[in-house]
Amino acid sequence: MGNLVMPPGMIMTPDQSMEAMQDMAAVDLSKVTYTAPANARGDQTLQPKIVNGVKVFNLETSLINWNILPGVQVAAYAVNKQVPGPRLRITQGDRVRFVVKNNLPDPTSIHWHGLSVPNKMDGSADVTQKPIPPGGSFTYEFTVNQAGTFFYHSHEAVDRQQGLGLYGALIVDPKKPDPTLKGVTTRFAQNCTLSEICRVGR
Ligand SMILES: [Cu+2]
Repeated sequence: MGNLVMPPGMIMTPDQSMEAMQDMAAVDLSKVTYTAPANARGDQTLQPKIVNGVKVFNLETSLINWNILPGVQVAAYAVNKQVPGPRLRITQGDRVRFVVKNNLPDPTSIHWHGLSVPNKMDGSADVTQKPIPPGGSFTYEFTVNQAGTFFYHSHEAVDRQQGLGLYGALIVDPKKPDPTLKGVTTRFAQNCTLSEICRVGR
């Protein structure tokens, strides 16, 4: 498969598909476009631009070098140059627009996990949309009717792309806050790196 290299120890069987092989292939390090500074952190809240009452979030996928431990970098698939991708925080009832630019070397798509959205906005590559090609973009727009803690993630070569970092938190505050939760603050997993190495809080 091109110049992709199998990780050491990976064993293929004759009946495995080319797609499965690509899913397990190592990242092509020659395609890395950015190296995150040592103090970079994922899950940073992204402020939307308000355009005619619509909350517009610009998301860009790319292949970066990301720190998982002091002095240890791995190649990662990032959204807005961070892993996890930026935290998207909206309010129930919001009209939102997610403009996704794909700067990865592979096709991708973004799925809004748990949200009920119009079918063509669901982000399932080759099911509800064509995958976004490298260099391409796709605009998702819908009204968010639910409230709760959701997440977004790649829905193209999911096992590979999500494992490489293409996911982030999507938090929808209720339109009417629950009075019984007054004074309760929620702490989300912070400082997450690849492989679920997370510390809670800062
Ligand atoms: Cu999902």
